Amino acid sequence: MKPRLVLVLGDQLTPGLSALRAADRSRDLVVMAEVTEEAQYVRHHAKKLVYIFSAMRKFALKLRQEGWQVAYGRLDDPQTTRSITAELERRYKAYGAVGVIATESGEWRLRTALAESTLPIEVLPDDRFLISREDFAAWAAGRKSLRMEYFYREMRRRTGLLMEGDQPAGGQWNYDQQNRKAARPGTALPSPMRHTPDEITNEVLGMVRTRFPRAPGQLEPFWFATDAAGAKRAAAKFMREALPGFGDFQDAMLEGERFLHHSVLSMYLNIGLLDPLELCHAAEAEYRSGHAPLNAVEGYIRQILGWREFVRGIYDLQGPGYVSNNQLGASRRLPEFYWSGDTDMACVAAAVRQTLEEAYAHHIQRLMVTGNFAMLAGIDPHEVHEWYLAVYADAYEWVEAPNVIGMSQFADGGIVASKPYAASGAYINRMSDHCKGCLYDVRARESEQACPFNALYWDFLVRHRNSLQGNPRMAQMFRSWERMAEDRRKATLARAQSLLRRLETGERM
Ligand code: FAD
Ligand code: DLZ
Ligand code: SF4
Repeated sequence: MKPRLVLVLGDQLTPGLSALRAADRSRDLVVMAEVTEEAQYVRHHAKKLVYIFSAMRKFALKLRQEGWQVAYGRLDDPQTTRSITAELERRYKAYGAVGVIATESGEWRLRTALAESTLPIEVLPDDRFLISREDFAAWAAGRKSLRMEYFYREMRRRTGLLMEGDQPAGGQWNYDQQNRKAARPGTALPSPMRHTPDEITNEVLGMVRTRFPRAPGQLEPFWFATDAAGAKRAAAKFMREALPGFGDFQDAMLEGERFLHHSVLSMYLNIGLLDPLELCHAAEAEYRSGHAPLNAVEGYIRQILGWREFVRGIYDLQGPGYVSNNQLGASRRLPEFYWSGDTDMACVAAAVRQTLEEAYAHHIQRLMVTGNFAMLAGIDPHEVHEWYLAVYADAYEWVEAPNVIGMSQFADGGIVASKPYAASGAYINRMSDHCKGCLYDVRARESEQACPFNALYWDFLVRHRNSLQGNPRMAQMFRSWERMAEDRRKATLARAQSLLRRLETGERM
């Protein structure tokens, strides 16, 4: 019998993938390919490239060991073509195939490309998520606004996670009030598991070094797991060592501390090396056994069961046009220091430098430092989106875009967030120790040495007064502005204008 092709993409490295379940290993042929189009649709971080290619190669080996035939296109093989669809066409002809089975791609970009292919492709749902696209749409239907908190409660009920009968464990759905402690310098902190590159990863490191010399970010030290066994060991270490403090320090930042109590597992989850429900069950077991407190476990489960599923649902619901949203009409170019970390703003320098070194920053750095600065400074959200999509090892549009366009830049006009996550330096000072060593003065607003976040924060509110003033959650801030003395208001806006000019001319700031 002639074979069908089974497409497995670089973020579909899961043995139970719907396309593999639907195929017959004695007849069908798995197609995997390292292609320049996927490697270059944004300027991916060098570590991200190594991570994906190495994990793809190991997954192909595993499939072969399990009896699958795999046609694997390596990037350094001259016969490998430019794109996923071209690779499918090449293999289709070469093997005289009679059909293609694919699991739906995470991104609209590739969904469209596959839909436009002339090959007969059967697309199956990606059921590695905890709610189907249809069920999310049904939940969303008829609601005036979509709020993660209500979605999350529904998901707790559906999965039974942290439930006592029909009530939430401990009596509350959400323990975020307890999760806003600042971390103190000098406290002993856990660290994510570091994996030594093996022969396959070393070979990929060499290939990426040669073929992508201009990829942003540092290639080495490369320490990510690149197979499911390694990712599982990293998850077990997180549950043992970091989960108990996850809640307390969820919003904290510390100079020189890149991971705090975060799991650093999103990159493994997003390519299918880890399973979201298994992680939630493992975290719940830590609570039930008394090893981790409820505020930590609830906070962790909420990120996966709530936020991760919610943003995926929004991305699917909103369609391919979502990434072009620019409700606040922001148009400045992304400052060069996002690619170098070369700025006197200590918090931004720390977040960008660690991003370039690790292809990782934790949530509060992404949201309240780099994201907050870009929104306050009126940077074009599409440029911001492309930066986030490029520099993080866990970045795929389905999860990145709702977080960037929606949550962080408020460019979708409030689909994801109920108000902009805009904050002055005071917030960063409360949650971190960055300001102590910063050239800027976090308490000042108008002077040359004043923290740029302060004047830009007020300027942002004033610029968008018409669209934001009616938001009840913003009313207090507008009242504070009105109460401020006229000369201070003028000086604040003048300082903001001078900062924005510096951004435009590329002067150091
Ligand atoms: P933890 O802090 O340990 O959280 C646990 C898990 O919850 C994560 O592993 C992740 O799978 C999930 N999670 C937490 N917050 C979110 C969220 N807001 N949306 C979806 N899942 C979440 N996450 C990505 O996976 N890819 C991205 O490209 C991405 N881009 C982001 C851009 C911005 C501007 C912001 C504000 C957030 C972004 N996030 C993204 C969400 C979040 O910052 C990362 O999931 C998290 O920092 C990953 O690190 P961790 O595994 O240590 O997470
Ligand atoms: C991110 C990525 C990269 C860098 N390279 C490849 C690749 O060469 N081949 C492949 O199949 N997948 C790659 N990926 C992951 C895809 O970009 C991802 O599957 C789509 O963006 C859909 O989420
Ligand atoms: Fe960041 Fe302002 Fe603090 Fe400097 S003073 S670290 S720029 S918040």
